[in-house]
Amino acid sequence: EYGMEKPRGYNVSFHYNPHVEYHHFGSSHPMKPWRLTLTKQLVLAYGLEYCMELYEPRPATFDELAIFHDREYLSFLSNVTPQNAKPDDQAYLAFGFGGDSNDCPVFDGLWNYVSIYSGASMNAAYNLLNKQSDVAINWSGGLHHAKKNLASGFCYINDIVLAIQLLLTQNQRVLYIDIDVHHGDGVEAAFESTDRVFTLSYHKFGIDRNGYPFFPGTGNINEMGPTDPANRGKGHSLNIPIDDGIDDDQYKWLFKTVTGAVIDKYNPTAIVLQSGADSLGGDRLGRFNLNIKAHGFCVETVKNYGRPLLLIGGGGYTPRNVARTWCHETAVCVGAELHNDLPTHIPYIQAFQGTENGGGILYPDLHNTKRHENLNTDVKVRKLVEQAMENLRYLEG
Ligand code: ZL4
Ligand code: CA
Ligand code: ZN
Repeated sequence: EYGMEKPRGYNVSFHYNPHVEYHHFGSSHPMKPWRLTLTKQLVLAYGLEYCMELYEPRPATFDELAIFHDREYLSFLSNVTPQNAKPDDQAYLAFGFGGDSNDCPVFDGLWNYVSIYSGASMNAAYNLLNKQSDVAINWSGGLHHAKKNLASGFCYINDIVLAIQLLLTQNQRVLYIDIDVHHGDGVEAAFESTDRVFTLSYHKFGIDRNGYPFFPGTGNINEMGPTDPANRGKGHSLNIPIDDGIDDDQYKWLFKTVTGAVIDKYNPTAIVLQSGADSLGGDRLGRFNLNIKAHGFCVETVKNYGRPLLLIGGGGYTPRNVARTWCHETAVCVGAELHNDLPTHIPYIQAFQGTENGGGILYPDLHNTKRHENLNTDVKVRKLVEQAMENLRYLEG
């Protein structure tokens, strides 16, 4: 931890409001805001706070959220409580709550929770706009499924869309990259009619044994946004559907090749990277076999293009590995290498100890911890890249 210095003229900022931690989706719900407590503890234990600027952003206001979301939806969201919720109410179902799915529960402090993570993404975007930061990080954001009038897949407010809207005030072209194991459908839909945002999502895609598609079921390789030639957004989405069990080398090559081609062709003036940690091996909901350093390779690759970068969280359902990954990626941003042995003075150190929890180290081997057989052959991965390159030809001429 010693001898690390902030490189002159290169600024990383960390946008975090600790009040986000105290919210609970329900005891067995996979989304655990508590993973952010673990992440923060690791970041502090490694001394990374001395290598970046820390911000404690205020919650976003109703009017700020209305830049993207419908006011009727926001009114509902700001007023609904577990006590007054009527689960068979028309509005309740229409806005994405309840139903057969408990994906988006109404819990205590819901409005507070959504305004906190959204405020942090907006604060991070402002830092990039006024050039206070080269990289701005918000691990509490990245809720990519929310639509303007619909809660979906654990997401109520789309902080990514709000942040991109801010970036668009001073950037002609913003590139959105999404390495969460789920398709970034909400962000893609929000900008489907503009050529000023290009969305690129890598995700698990396919039907499982029981006939259910992997959530949200969209994002096949042929989905490239609108098909109408008069629509400016045509060709400005690229989806990379991946099968179970992809390994480090395949993912790194796929990510580097495709992302590199998109950046070269689209030439964005700012980049937003959603770094959902459910693409790791051993994730409770994910299907991939990635190790922490392969996930971090994506952050490093994007950072090295030197464009203003907003780095945000997203999914991640094995909290100890979410914390490890986002701590590692914070270090990647400030250019620090971290010891594999975890500092011993971390609160909640037990969460990282014992064979099943990763043996007290930062980089446990996560390959095949959930025994997802790799269904991606090298030939299939190469074909996928060829198809992606073919799709990118829409960007020319
Ligand atoms: C749960 O145990 O695939 C929710 C959700 C709540 C608590 C107890 C209720 C039991 C797994 C998931 C009923 C659970 C019903 N509880 C879940 C089609 C589905 C309908 C809902 O990372 N059932 C829906 C959403 C995905 C579906 C993934 C990823 C977000 C992100 C960004 C969102 N929804 C089938 C599932 C549980 C639960 C256990 C669950 N939900 C797993 N996958 C889904 O991209 C943050
Ligand atoms: Ca994704
Ligand atoms: Zn996800």
